[in-house]
Amino acid sequence: MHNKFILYCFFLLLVAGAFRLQAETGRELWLPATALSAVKVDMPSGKSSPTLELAKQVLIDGWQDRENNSIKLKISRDKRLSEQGYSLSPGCITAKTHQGLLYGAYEYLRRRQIGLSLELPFSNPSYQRRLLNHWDNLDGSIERGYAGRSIFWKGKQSMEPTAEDRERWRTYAAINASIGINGAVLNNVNAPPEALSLPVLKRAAAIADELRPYGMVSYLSINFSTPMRLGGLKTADPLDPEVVDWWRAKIREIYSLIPDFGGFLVKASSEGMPGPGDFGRSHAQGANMLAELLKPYHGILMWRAFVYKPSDNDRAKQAYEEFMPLDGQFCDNVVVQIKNGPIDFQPREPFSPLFGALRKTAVLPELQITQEYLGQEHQLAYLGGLWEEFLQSDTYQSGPGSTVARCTDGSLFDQSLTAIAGVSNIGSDSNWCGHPFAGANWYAFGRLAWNNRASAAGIAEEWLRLTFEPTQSPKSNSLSDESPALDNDPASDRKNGNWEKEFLQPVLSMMLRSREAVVNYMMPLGLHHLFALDHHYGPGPWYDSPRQRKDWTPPYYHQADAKGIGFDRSSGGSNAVAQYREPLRSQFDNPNTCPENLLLWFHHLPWEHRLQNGNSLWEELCRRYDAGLQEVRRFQLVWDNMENRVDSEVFTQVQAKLRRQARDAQVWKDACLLYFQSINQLPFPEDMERPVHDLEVLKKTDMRYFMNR
Ligand code: GCW
Repeated sequence: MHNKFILYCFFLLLVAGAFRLQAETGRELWLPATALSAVKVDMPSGKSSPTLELAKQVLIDGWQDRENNSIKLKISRDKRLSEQGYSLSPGCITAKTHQGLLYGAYEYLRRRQIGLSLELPFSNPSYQRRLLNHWDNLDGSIERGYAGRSIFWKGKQSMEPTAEDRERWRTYAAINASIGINGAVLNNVNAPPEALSLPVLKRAAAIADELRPYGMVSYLSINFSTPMRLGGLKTADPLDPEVVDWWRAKIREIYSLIPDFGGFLVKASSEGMPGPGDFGRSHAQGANMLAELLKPYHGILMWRAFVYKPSDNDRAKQAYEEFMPLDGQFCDNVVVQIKNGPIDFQPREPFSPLFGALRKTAVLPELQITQEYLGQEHQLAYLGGLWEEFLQSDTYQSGPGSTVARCTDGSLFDQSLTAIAGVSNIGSDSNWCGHPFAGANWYAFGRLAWNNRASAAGIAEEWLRLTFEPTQSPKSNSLSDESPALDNDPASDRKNGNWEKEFLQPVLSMMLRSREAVVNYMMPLGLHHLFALDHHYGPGPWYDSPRQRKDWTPPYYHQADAKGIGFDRSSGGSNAVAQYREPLRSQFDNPNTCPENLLLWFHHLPWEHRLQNGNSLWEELCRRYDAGLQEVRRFQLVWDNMENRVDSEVFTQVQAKLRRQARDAQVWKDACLLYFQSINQLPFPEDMERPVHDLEVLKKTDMRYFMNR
């Protein structure tokens, strides 16, 4: 008992330490500003917990209200509250659980800070599990990571957690808790067998210990052939009793180290990763074997649907073809994890036709927060709009209004397990995400996971206010008393609305237009995957090689020839449209009714094809590429005006990044238009600004180095 008490006090000290350090390191992102006044927190009766203590501490550390100096935390059994939901009223936060109170505490401070009403009846999360997927390798590198090294792994030699590691994990957990994220898959889906070795499990247990008080559950990605490669068995056949025994023992070992372990994420039979297919078994057989073993511990099994084979079959159709026949065959603790689009996190894709079609299987949308295909750490692309567009897409699977959001959160289909995942964009960089605006994408993911009907614009505005709005208390990202003398006085600025007019409105509008700008200068009108091989940053529409898998080359996707351009997925082509339900199927099938922003996704059309505005397809393509570039130049002008309104380091960083974005948008426009022109020989519109690059030079250039010059 005595020992426990000492441990508990030690824990509280650590927590307090974490909060103090945040303010000093400037890694606090949108976390509440430092308290302006003291508050008395009236605690609920009953047993306390580290989570409840945290809720209290959050309120004390961030209290801004000088007029009111007390707040009540209340536990209630109200049926309108879900396990993790909360309700707010001035001076009171009510929830069913301590975790709900923690989320409520953050929401209370957030609303107070941005001036929203403190009256909020019943905020319940859309999904039970709101997860980050970290593509972090055990050696500390991050697949598609653009913000430094892994915060979890540092290689074999550094498995013992340091005090600094632990402190960072706590800050990480606090940031996630502040937006309701309640779980993390700690390692890359391209997992080696060693991901389940004892040293790794021990470190995972240490991470889980730090995350737990913040309501975050830890999960691991696994390699399907681990019983062979780590366990020394002759097979990893999921129906082999020895294999099952091996997994049973391994899972027991994991739970002895991490009692609330969340479960596994599996990338199987995909891009070279082993899977049940290697042993003649189906995805369902592979997934169910593991799920049964996790079940006694309440663990879940997330099985990815990101599968495609090197074949002549349209890549966009393959996941649907493989998974639809298995609908209804998965155990109830399996959830099939599906990327938002049928191909791969492109700047724009239609939603994957599996959403709404799989009705007897729990499904989990996978979004990509890290900007693998949207400019990485170099470009400003706010993804809230992309995800809103996806979540609000109508699948028509259960009549009109069957949005992806409703098909996945249990409101339309009976899904006992609901979840959503985002591939994380964070790393060891001092601002966590590389680009100062990339934090908005982490924030937006959390907010949409909590409320999948929230508006992307509203979320962006919140983020801007929390990150940049002048407050009376210091915060490193925003204006503070310690900032060098500024032209405008923050307090009066706020009163007369200048900040809103001169900062919020233009910067918000820039954020909201940023994703479409990327679509336009990279791949407008439904074009996709025109990237140079592998690094996924620069353009390579010409790249082809007899040695390369066809579906890893841009010409496979754009199909440009002298007559036209686009991938024919209509009923006359690959017939991918048939995977969508009516009336979508017919709408997509007909080039005159297909949404123009997906035109070349579904159709191969002549260059002369007329668009709704009267332009030919070629002219419209030229105009869009150019419009994307011009838009980035406007972003530069917008930002140039913000010098006196943000921290000077953030100002300079964003300014430099926008300069590079404009330069790279020019490369994209020139590369694509010059290349397509070399195929169709058509002139550019008279009044369009001419490309400045030389196609032959671009073709010979390694884009990775060229764009990093
Ligand atoms: O988007 C592609 C990426 C791979 C990634 C894969 C996947 C983790 O280029 O780096 O691997 O998808 O999602 O499995």
